[in-house]
Amino acid sequence: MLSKPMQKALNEQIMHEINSAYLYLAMSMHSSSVGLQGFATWLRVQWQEELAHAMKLTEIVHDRGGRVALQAVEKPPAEFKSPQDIFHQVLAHEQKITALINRLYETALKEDDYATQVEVQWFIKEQIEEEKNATTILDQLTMAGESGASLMMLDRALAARAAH
Ligand code: OFO
Repeated sequence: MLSKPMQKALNEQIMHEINSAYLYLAMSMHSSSVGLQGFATWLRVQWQEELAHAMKLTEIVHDRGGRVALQAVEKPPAEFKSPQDIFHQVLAHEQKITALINRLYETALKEDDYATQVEVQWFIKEQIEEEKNATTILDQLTMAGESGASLMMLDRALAARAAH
């Protein structure tokens, strides 16, 4: 059985994952509208991944006899300055999520909730990947510049990201 503080923390993290999904969907829509279909695809897959993270957390709550309480999500921005701006925001956002996941783990430690500790370890590992992906694309964007052939090549490469 989940303790009340653990259930509250998991419910908050579900909201953060859905917020992440919504932010990446907004970025995908923007990329699509400026003709960067590869960026749009990559970010759409990211949207789906974040929804899967949220669902994984709902399963943890349900499996432990808890109650999921969905919360309001934030309105994401509709406009972004450039692909560089988007990926600076993706990296900053993932760093924020890493801090939140670490806090979730701290709650599981405080509550002596060993089962949740094991579950949250998956998210801790996932955040390494999330930050690495954003950093790699940001580095590639710095090399490619704001526009031109290199940016188009990167856009084509990102289009190859497939949904899981
Ligand atoms: Fe982008 O990561 Fe979820 O947790």
